[in-house]
Amino acid sequence: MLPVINTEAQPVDLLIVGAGFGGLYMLHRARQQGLSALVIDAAGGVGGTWYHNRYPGARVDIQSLEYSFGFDEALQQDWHWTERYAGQPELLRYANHVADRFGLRSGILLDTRLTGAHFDEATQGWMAFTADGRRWQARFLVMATGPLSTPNQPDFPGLSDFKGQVLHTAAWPHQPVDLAGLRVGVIGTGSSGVQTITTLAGEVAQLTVFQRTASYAVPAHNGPLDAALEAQVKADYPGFRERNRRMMGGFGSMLPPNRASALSVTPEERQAIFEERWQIGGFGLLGSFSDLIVNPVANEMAAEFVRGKIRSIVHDPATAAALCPSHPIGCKRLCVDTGYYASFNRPNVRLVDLQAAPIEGFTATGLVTGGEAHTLDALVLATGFDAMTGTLLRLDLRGRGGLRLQDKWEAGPINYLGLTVAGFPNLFNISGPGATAAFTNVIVAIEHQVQWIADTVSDLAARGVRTIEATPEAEADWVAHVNAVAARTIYLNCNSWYLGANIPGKPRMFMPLFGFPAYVARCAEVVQQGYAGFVLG
Ligand code: NA7
Repeated sequence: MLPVINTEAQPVDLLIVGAGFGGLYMLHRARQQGLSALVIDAAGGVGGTWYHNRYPGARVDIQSLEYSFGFDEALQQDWHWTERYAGQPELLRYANHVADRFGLRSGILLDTRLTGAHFDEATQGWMAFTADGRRWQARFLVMATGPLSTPNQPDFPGLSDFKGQVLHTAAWPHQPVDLAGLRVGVIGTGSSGVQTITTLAGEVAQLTVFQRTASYAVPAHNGPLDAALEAQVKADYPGFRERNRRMMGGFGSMLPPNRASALSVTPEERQAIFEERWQIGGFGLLGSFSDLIVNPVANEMAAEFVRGKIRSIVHDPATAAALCPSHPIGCKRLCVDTGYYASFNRPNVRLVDLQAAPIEGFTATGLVTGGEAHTLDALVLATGFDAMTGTLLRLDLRGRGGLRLQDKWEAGPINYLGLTVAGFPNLFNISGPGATAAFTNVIVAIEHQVQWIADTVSDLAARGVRTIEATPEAEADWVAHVNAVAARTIYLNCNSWYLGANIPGKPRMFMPLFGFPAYVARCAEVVQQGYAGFVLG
């Protein structure tokens, strides 16, 4: 079917792709500033990540009092989280509440899949195309498609031979999946795998965990939200948000202050500080000393502390040894668990180390590793995402002169400020490569970027400027900066999705920026300097 021009609507100021937290707030903020905006999303509901990731055990790994919008005092006062770390159903209810509360649904078109968008020289704006054959004109295109939205489906030769159910954590069915009483396999032990393994262990007859790389997991100590803590936070929520914005990752201001160096204290003191953080739970362990992510010696001390915990929790020494990671802690995203390691003490749970016994093939009834056949009724792929670029590169995005994003990013996702790409005027990317979202409480990161985009669009309109476009020089400097920051850390010392290393053939380039407050300062400075690094047209 030929696309037809959408003549019903005037061109909008902002076409926003994605109805997750980024898209929802972008729409709200745009409207507040008198801009016209439309959100489209291929999904049947709002919520983005929390719409799709409905696997058993799916849960946020930053405390909900922190992982929530801070832009509206009445919203943060009215909303009550039932647990310290909200589960997926509650997070989805929250996203829906935000959509209803701020009247956003009238600006959201669901079940509408973007296939591509081309920059149009004649209008100095964007023409976007959706799978239903419609076209949409917009001055600005905002990609709120999320950094982790295209599931990684590894090309396992022979997988189609398996006749049991195959599920992916990031594309979980919407109808209930009953795995009770079945023999279930899980491939993947990142954050999604850790959560679903822990939950399925108590539900299925037999659980076989196929691990390629062991993960560090710290306890969440999840439970009902403490009423006193909630009252304390709500007594000064704006102040709490402000303190969090000054933290490296946009959260964690409630934690005790960190120490300078793990090497500056005695082994006993170090152990006691790690233990204190372990008891508090969550990512705070990595912040107990300032040098854990920059000094490999300090990092190894924290890593060995967690390995000690694994050995003390897991009864079988061989299983414990296989569960102990060897890469630096934090180099791959730290997992936050609720009894993950203890799951391996259950008689119905077994760990298969794929490094010792790689996957050899699939049969109608299961899979074979290292010469051993594993009989399964269902297989869960917890294999993660084609992170940060996967969604954008599957679209037909074309900038000036028909430049394809696939060509522009052939060697890696070069960008400026993590927000823009030279050759793609008036296109903004939320939580993309070059920005801090992956290392930040993502809602805090989203709020900052959305405000920057909305303010920039309003400001340009007031100045009579039609286009904003990064310069190639600014872009090159920015990518060099992101990589220089990473080079001062342990983040280059393992194969993570931050580097694109989880996808065969993907260009290896460190994509996220570490350090939220410095990023915020830089974005503000760019504006103060008259949009340094941009050409205004
Ligand atoms: P992750 O963290 O990318 O984890 C994916 C897991 O799947 C990880 O253990 C991978 O092992 C494993 N994997 C991927 N491909 C394969 C193949 N081909 N064979 C065996 N094992 C494989 O994704 P998650 O969904 O858990 O979490 C993503 C983010 O969501 C997380 O970082 C948080 O930000 C929230 P590997 O480590 O690559 O050896």
